[in-house]
Amino acid sequence: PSIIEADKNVVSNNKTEEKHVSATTKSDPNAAKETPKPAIKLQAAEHSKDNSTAGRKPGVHKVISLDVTDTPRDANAVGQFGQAALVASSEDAEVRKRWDEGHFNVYLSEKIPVDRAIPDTRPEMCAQNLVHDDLPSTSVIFCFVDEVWSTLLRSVHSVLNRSPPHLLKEIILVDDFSTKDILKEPLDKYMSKFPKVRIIRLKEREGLIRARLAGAAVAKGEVLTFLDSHVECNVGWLEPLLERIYQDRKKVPCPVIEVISDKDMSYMLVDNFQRGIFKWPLVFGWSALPDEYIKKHNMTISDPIRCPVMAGGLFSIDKKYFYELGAYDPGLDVWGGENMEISFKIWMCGGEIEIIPCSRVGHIFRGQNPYKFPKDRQKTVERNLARVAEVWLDEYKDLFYGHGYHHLLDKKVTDIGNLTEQIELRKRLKCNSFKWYLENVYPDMNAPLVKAEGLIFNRGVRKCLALQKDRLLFETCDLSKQSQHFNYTWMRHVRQQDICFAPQGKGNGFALQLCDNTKAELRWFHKSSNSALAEHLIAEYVSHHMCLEAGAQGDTLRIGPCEPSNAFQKWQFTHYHAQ
Ligand code: LR7
Ligand code: MN
Repeated sequence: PSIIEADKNVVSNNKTEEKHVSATTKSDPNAAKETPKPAIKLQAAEHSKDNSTAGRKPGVHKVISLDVTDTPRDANAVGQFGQAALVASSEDAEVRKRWDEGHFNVYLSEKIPVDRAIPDTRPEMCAQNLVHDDLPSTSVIFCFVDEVWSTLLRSVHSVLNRSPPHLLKEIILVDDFSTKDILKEPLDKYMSKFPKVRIIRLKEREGLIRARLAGAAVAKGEVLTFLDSHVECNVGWLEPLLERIYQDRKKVPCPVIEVISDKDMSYMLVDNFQRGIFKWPLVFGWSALPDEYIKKHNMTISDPIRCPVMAGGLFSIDKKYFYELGAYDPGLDVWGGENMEISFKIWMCGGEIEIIPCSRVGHIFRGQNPYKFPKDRQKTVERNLARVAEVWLDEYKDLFYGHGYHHLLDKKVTDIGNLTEQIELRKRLKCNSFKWYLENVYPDMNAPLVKAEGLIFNRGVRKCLALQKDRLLFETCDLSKQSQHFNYTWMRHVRQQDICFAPQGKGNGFALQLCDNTKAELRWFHKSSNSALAEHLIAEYVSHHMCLEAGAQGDTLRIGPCEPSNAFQKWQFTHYHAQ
C-alpha cells in the first residue's frame, strides 16, 4: 500500500512550517515532491562546497553503516521498517483516549518495537563517504518533561544501536521535573541495563533551555549532541556530524530532520535542499534552496546546506566552542527562541550552521506541546524572543516588535529580565552586526528598516509636509529638501530624526513630540501599500476612527473623524517598503 503523504503541513506549536514529506520507498526516486521555488537572490551566502579538510588529511574509512536492527527481532511487528501501522477502527476510541498524553498516536507507538528498523534514507553516496578514525566522541543529551515512555525508549535505542560505540561517550537523559511516575524508578531500572545511559533529574521545572545546560554541564564527550526525546536516529547518522566538527570546530552541523508521522508512526523522508530560515517576527520555517543557487554551486544532494537558522532540537557542537559562545542565554524560559539565539550567536560570532544530508534523524512533529507551561505559553515564548531581539538584532529589532509585538515594549507589562550579561558577552566575543548577518548569511531576507519613507504628500492640499523650527507646515514638494523627508517606521511612528507626530491628548489637536518607542500615543496606523493610493493616518491611541487631517488652506493640522473620501485626510509617502 502506498504511504505517500506529500505536501504535509507540519504545524509544530506556534511554528508553522511546511515540511515536504513523502514516502520512504527508495525505489521511487520521484517520491519527493517539488517545492515551489521563490525567486530569491542568495549571492552573498557562499556555499562551502568544500569537503576539503582545511589542512587536515582526508578521511580514511567509510561511514560505518551500523544497524544492528538490519535484521530486526520481529520482522512482522507493527510499524517495523518504519512502515505505516494501521489500527483497526474498533480501536479508534482507545487511540483518541491516549492521544493527549503526547499529542500523537501514543496507543500505536506502544505496539511498535522500541528498536524497530527504519529505512536507510540517506542519499546513495553517503555510504561511500570517507571519515576519520580519530573523530571526537560525543555526549548525546536528551532532555524531556513527561515524555511518552515508548518514544523516549525508542529515541535512546536508536542512538545505542546506530552509533559507533567508540564515538558514543554517553547518553545523558535530563528529566526536567516530570510528573509521571513511570519516568522515575521504572526508567532508572530500565536504563540500568545500559551503562552508557546516565539520568539526571532537575529539582524544579527549568524548561528545555536550562535542562540542556544542565546536561551539558556534566557531559564528558568532546562534542555535545542535542536531540529531542521523540526521535529515531537513522543509519550512519553520527559520523558525518562529527566529521564536520573535526574539519572545523566552529561548524555546527544538524541532521536532516525527517518526519515520523504522528498518526501512523511511519518514517517519511523529506525533500532535499531544505534549509532553516526565519520570517518576522522570528518565526522558524523551512525553505528550499533556489534552483539557480544549486546549479551555481554545483551542489549534489549530499552536500552540506548552510542554514541562516537551525530548527533547534537536533544538532552537534564542539563542547568547548559551545561554552566559548556563552552556551544558551540561561534567562530563556521553558520553550522557544533558543534556536534563534544560538543561530544568531553562531553566525555573528564566527561560526556556521549546516544541515548534513548524510545524517538523518526522524522526529515526531506534534500539533501541540503535550506538557504544561508554568506560565502562559504565548507570554513565555514572546518574552524569550524579546530577549533575543534585544541582544542580537540591533536596529532590526524594530522589525521584530513591528510585526505584532508592540506590546512587549511596555516594560510595565512585560519584564524581559536583565540582559547585561548577554550584551557583555556579545561585546567580548566581538561579534558581527545583525546587518552583517543579513548581508552575508541571509541576503534573501526581506528586512527594510522602515515601512515607508520620503516626502509626505497630502492629496487635498496637494503639497508636502516640512519640518521647520519644530513646526510642521506645507511646502511645494521637493525631494532635495531634507526638511521634507520623513519615515514611517515599524513602531508606526511618523518621524524626522527624533521628532514624532502625535495627537494632542485625546482631543482634536496635533503636536510634535520626542519619539519614544514605549508611548502608544505616538503610533499611527497607515495602510502602507505599494499602490499609488494616498491613505489615512489613523491616530490609534485617540481612536481607530480618528485621522490626521490638513486644513483646507493647508495651514493647520488636526485630528478629525475619519472619512473615506476626504482628500485632506489622505497622505502618501514617496516609497513604500513593506505592507
Ligand atoms: O519545559 C520543557 N522541558 C523539556 O525538557 C519543554 C520541553 N522539554 C523537552 C521536550 O520533552 C523535548 O524533548 O525539550 C524537547 C523539545 O521540546 P518539543 O519537542 O516540545 O519541541 P518542538 O519539537 O515542538 O520544537 C522545536 O523548537 C523548540 C524551541 O524551543 C526546541 O528547539 C525543540 O528542540 C525543537 N525541535 C526540533 O527542532 C525538532 C524539529 C522541529 C522543527 C522544526
Ligand atoms: Mn520535538
